[in-house]
Amino acid sequence: MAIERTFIILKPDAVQRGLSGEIIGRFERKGLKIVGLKLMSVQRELAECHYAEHKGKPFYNGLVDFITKSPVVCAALEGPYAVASARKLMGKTFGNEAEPGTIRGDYGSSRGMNLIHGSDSPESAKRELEMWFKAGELCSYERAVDAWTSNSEDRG
Ligand code: DAT
Ligand code: MG
Repeated sequence: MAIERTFIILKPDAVQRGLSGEIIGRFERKGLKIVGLKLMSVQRELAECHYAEHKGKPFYNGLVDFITKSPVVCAALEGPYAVASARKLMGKTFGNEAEPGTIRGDYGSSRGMNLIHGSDSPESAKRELEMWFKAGELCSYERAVDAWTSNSEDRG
């Protein structure tokens, strides 16, 4: 099944800099469907759970401090190969290394303040969507344009 859902966080730097709409717009223009969207302040416990794989690394505490410092926008996006597709749009992890044309490459040069999180696999996406959204917060719906953004080959 190649119609996937992925989880995106517009980090505090993206929200503070007024880039939320611009970044969400890039995913919409790619053809991905917004199935969940909310602005929220992140509790430390949630941040620690989200970044559990990085616990013990030198940048871990700074990362948790950063994402809990100011509100974030969380989004669930759906579409063909959504996980890998969103990662491509984001670009490499560090702004100074990300290619122009990608979100991280176009809007920043920082390594820590890199604007956006995106799930790195369908398994991570499932785990993260369950962690960040309550069941009733995600919407399943059809759009007329879906017939023009994916076909039966994509749907597997
Ligand atoms: P990604 O966000 O591209 O999936 P990751 O999962 O390896 O990258 O790391 C999570 C976040 O941690 C990343 O967005 C920025 C921060 N980070 C990773 N490595 C870092 C480092 N060496 N120094 C500072 N921040 C780092
Ligand atoms: Mg990651």
